[in-house]
Amino acid sequence: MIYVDEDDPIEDDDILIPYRDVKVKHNVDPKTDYDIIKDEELGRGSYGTVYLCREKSSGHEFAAKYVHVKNKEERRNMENEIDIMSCLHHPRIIQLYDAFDNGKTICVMLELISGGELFERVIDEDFVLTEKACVAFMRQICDGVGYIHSQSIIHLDLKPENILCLTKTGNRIKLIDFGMARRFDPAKKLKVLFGTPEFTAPEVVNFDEISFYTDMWSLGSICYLLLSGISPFYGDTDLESMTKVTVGKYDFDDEAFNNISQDAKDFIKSLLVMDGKKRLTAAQCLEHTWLKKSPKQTTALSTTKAKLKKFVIRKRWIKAVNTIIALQKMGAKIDFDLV
Ligand code: PIT
Repeated sequence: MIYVDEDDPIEDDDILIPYRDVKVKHNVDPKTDYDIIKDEELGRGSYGTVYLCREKSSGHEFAAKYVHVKNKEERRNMENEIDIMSCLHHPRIIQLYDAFDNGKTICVMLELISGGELFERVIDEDFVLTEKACVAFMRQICDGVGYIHSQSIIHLDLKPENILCLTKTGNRIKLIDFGMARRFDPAKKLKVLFGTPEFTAPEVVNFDEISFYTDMWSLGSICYLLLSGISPFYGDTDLESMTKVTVGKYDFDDEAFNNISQDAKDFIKSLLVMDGKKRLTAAQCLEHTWLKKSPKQTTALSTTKAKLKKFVIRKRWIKAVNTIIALQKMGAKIDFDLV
């Protein structure tokens, strides 16, 4: 049994690579400085595929993300991501180490995070999910998001697959994927039309003004899911999720909430608020009783875990189907052996 270490993480262990200013190297092949281990796929997500790689000079391992930039817009997005990542230095945020641009492909070397997605960890047979463990995770997420916001950046795609565990057994997490992140300019009204509908705030769906509070809605949805195994605005289609988000209705009636404290429900209620300005900020979250006090709740949340398993398995299927569709679009012919 793995009882997650519910203590707060020790800062020193978290900084695996030194913080440094990254200058994009033009027309330099990453293979001159790194061995890319293509059969060691670390992760695959909406951001593309990430491979294990090793710096030749130091022997240090990193995660290499390759992006084929097909047009000006894709190039601009990637440049924005590099620009944003290069000014984020925090133990709860993935670090950018190096960047290469050869005109057609941009390759970024990122800190290696080897523990996998948080929700995959949580559903492991050996992992005992308790409210106390959820507090340990949510504290770190709020810490990371608070830092991003303090640097005037909004993440805009906070969702379970963008929260990774540093190791397979520890309790430390890091936030990834700044592909949709934006710098907040108080002089300009910022509106966007993207994100993952299930975890996106109503102001995004309604194409209203967004701000730091937009990320806080996503944290509310993630927290609801982590504590109950139910995604509050899940829909069979994106349109259905978007409709649910714009209505903004949720409750704590499911039996999964039977063992969940009032403080936890109050925490969620202060984030899943339609009016963005009325949501707690990340800094206020850390001052909320639920995160401030160490909860006594150490009962294993078995109903939550069973539901979370279903959620994760469904996501794996969707990912697999999307991969097949993408491959077919590229001309691949796939035969299925139905056993
Ligand atoms: C790892 C291990 C892993 C996935 C990743 C890194 C992905 C990181 C990433 C970071 C970004 C981004 C997309 C992906 O836009 O399993 O070390 O900033």
